[in-house]
Amino acid sequence: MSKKIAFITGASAGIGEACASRFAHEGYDLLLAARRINRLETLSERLTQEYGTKTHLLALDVRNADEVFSAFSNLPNEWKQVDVLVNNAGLSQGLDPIDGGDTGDWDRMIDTNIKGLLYITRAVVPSMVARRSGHIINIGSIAGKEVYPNGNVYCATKHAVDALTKGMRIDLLDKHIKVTAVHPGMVETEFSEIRFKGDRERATAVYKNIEPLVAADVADAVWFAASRPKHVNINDMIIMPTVQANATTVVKEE
Ligand code: NDP
Ligand code: 8X3
Repeated sequence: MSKKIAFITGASAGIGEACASRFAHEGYDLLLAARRINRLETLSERLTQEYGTKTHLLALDVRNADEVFSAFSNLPNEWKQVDVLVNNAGLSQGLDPIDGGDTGDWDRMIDTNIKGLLYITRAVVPSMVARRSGHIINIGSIAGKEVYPNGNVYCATKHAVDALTKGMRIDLLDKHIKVTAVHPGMVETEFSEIRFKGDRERATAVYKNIEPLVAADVADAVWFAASRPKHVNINDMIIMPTVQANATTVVKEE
């Protein structure tokens, strides 16, 4: 029997890269997507060396529907049989009040976090439906459960991921496809550097004097959901650093 396939978007960094490592460790072959193909190549070489993982890399921008659909339809047939889809690619841009927000930032977040996740899902899921088997794991956020000051549009995109997860679960229930959302609190990745557009000092300050989650903690949660028996589905999981109670309450050591 051939190995199972996990398709992980946004695998060039952070949580996606950690999920790729975890699924490789668990014996999966990997379909990996991101815009920075050089990073995916480096990751693929490492995983092949460490675990003998077979990978197929897709250089794509999830915001571009044509790119997504043509990349998926041009895949060799065996790579189209995805067992687990981890919809992870996403970002935050800016942290501004609604009256001062940058509309370009809003477009990037909505196009990536909502529309990109939808395009990828639409490309992948018909083959799961045909096989009556598969698991979609959407990476949401505590920002999809709560709203914090200046989080406005990012929080709205993650609330949309929460709603889409619930909708997918209903629509795909009789097709025997599992649907899970994993919602992390603060995870130290490139996330804040991207949010603050390269301002490393501001990004580093977010995690100063606290012990945030690391990407591997979230990959653990994703793997837990993916590795339940056939009759068990994890609907929803919130994973937080121990020092973070909710979106806005964090204990910092002085
Ligand atoms: P990183 O910035 O470290 O990684 C983001 C990944 O998404 C990169 O691989 C990036 O790849 C990919 N990506 C971004 N835009 C696109 C695009 N248009 N097309 C394809 N790939 C894209 O951040 P995280 O690992 O922290 O974030 C991963 C997910 O986790 C996101 O959905 C984020 O919202 C969510 N999250 C993060 C939290 C945190 O505190 N870090 C907490 C809660 C949720 P590339 O640039 O190469 O395209
Ligand atoms: C990222 C975590 O708290 O910045 O989704 O929204 S937070």
